[in-house]
Amino acid sequence: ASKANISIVVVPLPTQGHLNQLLHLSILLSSHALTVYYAAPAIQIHQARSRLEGWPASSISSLHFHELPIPPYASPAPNPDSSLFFPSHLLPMFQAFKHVQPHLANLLRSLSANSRRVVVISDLLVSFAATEAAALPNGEPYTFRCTPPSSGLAWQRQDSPAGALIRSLGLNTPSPKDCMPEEFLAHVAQCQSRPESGLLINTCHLIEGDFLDFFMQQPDLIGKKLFALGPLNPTVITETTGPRHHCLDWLDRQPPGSVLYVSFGTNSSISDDQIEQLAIGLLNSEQRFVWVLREADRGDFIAEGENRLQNKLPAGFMEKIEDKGTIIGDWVPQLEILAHRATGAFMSHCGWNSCMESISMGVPTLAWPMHSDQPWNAVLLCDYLKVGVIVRDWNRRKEILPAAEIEKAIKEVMIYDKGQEIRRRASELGEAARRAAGDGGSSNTELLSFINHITR
Ligand code: BUP
Repeated sequence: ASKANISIVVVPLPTQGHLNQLLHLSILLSSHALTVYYAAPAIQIHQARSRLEGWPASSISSLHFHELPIPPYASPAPNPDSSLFFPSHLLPMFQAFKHVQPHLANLLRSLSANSRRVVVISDLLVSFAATEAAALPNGEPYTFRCTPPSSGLAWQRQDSPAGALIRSLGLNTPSPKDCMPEEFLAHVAQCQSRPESGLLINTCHLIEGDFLDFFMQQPDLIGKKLFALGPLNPTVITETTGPRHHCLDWLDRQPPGSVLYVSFGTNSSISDDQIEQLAIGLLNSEQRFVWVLREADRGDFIAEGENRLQNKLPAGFMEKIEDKGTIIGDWVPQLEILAHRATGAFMSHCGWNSCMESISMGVPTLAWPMHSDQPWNAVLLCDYLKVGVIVRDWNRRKEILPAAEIEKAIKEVMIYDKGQEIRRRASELGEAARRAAGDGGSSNTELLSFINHITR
């Protein structure tokens, strides 16, 4: 098969949780000498470029960025007091992002004229990209799913075959109506009926073995190709030459496996009262920690150095923790933190990137899901893979979780006997996930098979 004259266009949804996985896939394809265009709004291109630091020039020489001009849209502040922590900027962003369709169509048409084939890999929620790809004489649309396929099964009715499978595994499924606003569910449902030649997913058989075959037997997927490529994040962490984040220097001074990393991702906020209880829980657990305490992104920017939330900490908190913990108000190098030998566990909102990153670094999760696929991801990690414990049960999402329960969950993973077993399993799964992504591993083999398929 010839790689010449094949153009690949990658279109992520412009929100943090959806950017990194597709950027990593773009780098992998480019390192196999394929020409890749990563098409996104300017701010996300800026962020993507900054994340290329440290990659050898040879891996990214055929990776190009193409700007899609998204009109400004309302970014209401997230409401941390709501019982559903769904990011408020997402729905306005979907509306605004639709306006880039003609610009994307122009790019695709110009590539189509000079390519043997135009392969468009777009986020499930960017269905217009698939429509445009299917309209080309030589276009081929692929759907990239940013969430685990099992979450799609978990959202089906309890009395469906998928519901029966999940029950047979002894797992509880959160109701989708409790996880997402109806408008969002309607958008997801609409996107399912997009044209697609195949599906790419950031997971692997090791992680979702029981679900993948079943998933592909869904009536709308029969006959389509599935490529399980995850983990789609670097699995060998080499430090970059640029300035080093101070939290890594702090981690260097801590004993192995002794630090709890706490971060609820880029979209979620927690209420002032909950911040206080979490702070007390951390303090009373007497464990070391790195806590990313920042405002949620409002879609188009990453707030740097915003410390409003840190004013919500109990009086004297910083003095009491002394050098046992560090609180950070801006962007941290999450993957490097998870890969650091001092990191022992991750208290996480269970965004799918965070799940795949902690799995691949062998770090157990303390799950505190907020919305969308996260409640299911928490079940997958804790009850199915058994590499974590649930801190905040989804059924109690409307309550403020008291400090004593947070302290108990932290100790369960960081010190007690049960924690040893979870840490052992997480470490084993991490090794296996890194092997899957490495030469000869299942995900690497599926990547090569995808490349063979699109260059046929
Ligand atoms: Br915060 C933060 N540094 O400081 P998820 C996040 N990340 O590298 P989200 C950093 O952003 P959804 C930080 O490693 C991961 O790749 C992190 O993605 C990185 O959560 C990504 O975990 C966050 O999927 O998305 O963004 O809240 O709401 O879609 O679950």
